[in-house]
Amino acid sequence: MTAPVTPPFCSFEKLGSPDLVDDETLLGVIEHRAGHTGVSLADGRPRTAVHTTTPDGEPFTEVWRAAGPKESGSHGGVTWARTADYLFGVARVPEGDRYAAGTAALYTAIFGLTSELGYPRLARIWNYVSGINTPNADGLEVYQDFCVGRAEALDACGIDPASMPAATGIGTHGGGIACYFLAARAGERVNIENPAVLTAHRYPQRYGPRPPIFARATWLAAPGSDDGRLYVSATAGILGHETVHHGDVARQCDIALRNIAQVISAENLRRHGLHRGRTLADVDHLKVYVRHSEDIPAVRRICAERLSLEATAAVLHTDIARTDLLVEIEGVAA
Ligand code: 3EB
Repeated sequence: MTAPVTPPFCSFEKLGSPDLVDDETLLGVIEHRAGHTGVSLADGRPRTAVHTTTPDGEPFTEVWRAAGPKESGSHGGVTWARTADYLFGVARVPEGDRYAAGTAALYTAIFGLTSELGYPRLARIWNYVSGINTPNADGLEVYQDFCVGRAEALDACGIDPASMPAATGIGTHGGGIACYFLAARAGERVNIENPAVLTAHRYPQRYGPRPPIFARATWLAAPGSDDGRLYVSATAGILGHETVHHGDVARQCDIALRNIAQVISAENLRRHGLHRGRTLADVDHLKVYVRHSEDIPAVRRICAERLSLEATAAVLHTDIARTDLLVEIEGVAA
């Protein structure tokens, strides 16, 4: 028996960090900066840039790693790298006036790839959607258009909505849709819901013709091991299915943090058959999405009060899936 291999872990590094070259553990690289790029496979590692910062914001590189020899390739528009245990993929839907068909094709490619390569346990998905709150060519909001495509791919591939992992569905300044994901070959994968928030795929129709489909968090552990990661979805000021505290970024931020705390709490994890609860102090590598740049100082202050002093938290300036949401927060707990 070989020792279990820790699930993919993340760090935020300086843009264009030269020590990324020759890094054996590297799985993939997402640059957060002004401007976007296509997907490349440089040195066998998928890479893309998403435009998520203000011109005066701090750009950074989100780096995903896992131990073990790597292979890489491209399949149906998905560029990927893998170890024996974990798969990381990056893809894009080009900018257009409709997104459902492109999104359905992209998710169909992801399901095909994970099944063909043998990494059936999707563990985390990020979707950066440009013009997320603008109408498409048919007058449907782009986020809702994206949700239609995702739901259609699940229908077509026979995927159970409850099997979809933690996710982010957020704005970006141009470039169509950038999507990246983590999946595992084996080990324990548990999707976690929040009793205070309705399961996304049960949202009523008033939020769009097809619902969003993701879990509030996903626990992933190496086979036969307690060594795992808790990937926390982008989390907002939503209770039940309703946005709360309209126009009040501080109180929405407070509810988002409470929602995260509740999802990862001992009581909630126990409900999902897991032990060892976490608190906000255990959440690291946070991405804090803020709709209005003038709200950034207030959001920073609230997060600093509630998170670990050691935690790395990047603040990004993006639109958010619902027009009444002002802030959204995601992270990873070990
Ligand atoms: C929400 O809770 C806020 O469509 O994949 C958060 C995380 C949100 C993921 C997605 C959307 C998504 O409904 C928006």
